[in-house]
Amino acid sequence: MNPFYHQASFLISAAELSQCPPDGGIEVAFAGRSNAGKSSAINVICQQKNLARTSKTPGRTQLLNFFSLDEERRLVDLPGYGYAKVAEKIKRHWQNTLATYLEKRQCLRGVMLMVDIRHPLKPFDRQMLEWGQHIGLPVHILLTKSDKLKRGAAASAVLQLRRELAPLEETVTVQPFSALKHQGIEQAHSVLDHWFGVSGESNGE
Ligand SMILES: Nc1nc2c(ncn2[C@@H]2O[C@H](COP(=O)(O)OP(=O)(O)O)[C@@H](O)[C@H]2O)c(=O)[nH]1
Ligand SMILES: [Mg+2]
Repeated sequence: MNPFYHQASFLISAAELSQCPPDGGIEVAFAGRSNAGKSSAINVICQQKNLARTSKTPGRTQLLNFFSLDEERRLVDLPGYGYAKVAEKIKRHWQNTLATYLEKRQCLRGVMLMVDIRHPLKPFDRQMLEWGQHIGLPVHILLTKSDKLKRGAAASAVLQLRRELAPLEETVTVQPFSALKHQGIEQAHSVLDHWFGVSGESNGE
């Protein structure tokens, strides 16, 4: 139990970048393809069942959802990308919004990138990594749904991805994660603690 993340509360949804909260303090954004397990990860990281809505019909609400941890620190649930059934025009609009957010947001300290452990990096995931590399923004990959693989297969998926991303090791880190089995939460907290500049000891871990 980590009271710092448990105190997360919904702040605002932004349909346009102009609706984002003022660009101050520290933000960490959660990104990933639709259905990668982003909302589930946010919920278990914050130990709240319905903080970020999990959905079996992804891609309907294309909003940036902001959650505040305290006066200065926020988590942001970015719109999932790659959802096939969204019209091309809307998709393009959201890719632009996402790119602009990542490029312009001064308070953005890091990106948590959700990638299904069973599927290798898709083009948009790679784009996110290259982006992080380009602007010197750290990206921490949660290889989600690790419960879907046997232990050995999950471990080798992690190693394989770390090997593949070795050239980016200064900005990219990788860990296995299961929202279902509550696996990898402490490790994710410690990455967030580091980005947010809070000490794990003072918040219960
Ligand atoms: N087995 C398993 N299923 C998961 C896990 N995390 C998410 N899911 C399922 O994957 C689907 C998409 O999850 P969601 O969090 O809504 O993904 P999002 O679209 O990236 O926000 C849902 O049916 C979840 O129940 C996990 O750790 N293990
Ligand atoms: Mg979601």
